[in-house]
Amino acid sequence: MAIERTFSIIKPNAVAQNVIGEIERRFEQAGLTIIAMKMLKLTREEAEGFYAEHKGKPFFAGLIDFMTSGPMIVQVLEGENAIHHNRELMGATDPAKAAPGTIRADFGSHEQVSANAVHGSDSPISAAREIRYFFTEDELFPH
Ligand code: DAT
Ligand code: MG
Repeated sequence: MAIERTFSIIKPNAVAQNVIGEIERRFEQAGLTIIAMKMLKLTREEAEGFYAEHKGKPFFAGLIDFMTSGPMIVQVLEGENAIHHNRELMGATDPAKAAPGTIRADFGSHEQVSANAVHGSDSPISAAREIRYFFTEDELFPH
């Protein structure tokens, strides 16, 4: 299997819950390496551009409200099969339906799906686009 890169967000609700370290521990313990990271607060324009594929869906406005509500961590994870591996660690989109022990089951909101603690790219094309959206090449530090 190939070494891949994936884009990850620790969303505002998880940052507010003080579980950045716990989430990073899970990634590192699973063999994923953080090769870039920063903390930032998105503007509405940045959030809308990032989630452009969901424009027009009923949850879009609420998702943008939530993603601009506070600071978050954006980062790049590298490792074997990183895109799929990260999605497995995250669990299903709706925290109420995510498998026990996944990040979203443990730290996601059961009232608000958008506050599901983490984002992870869903394909190599998305990963490349999302990494480029937040990072320049010289901000990536592969081991
Ligand atoms: P994922 O983040 O698992 O890739 P997605 O790309 O379908 O899920 O949706 C992006 C985000 O939008 C998701 O993390 C939370 C929010 N979202 C998705 N479906 C939703 C729904 N039915 N109700 C409320 N928010 C939703
Ligand atoms: Mg998605």
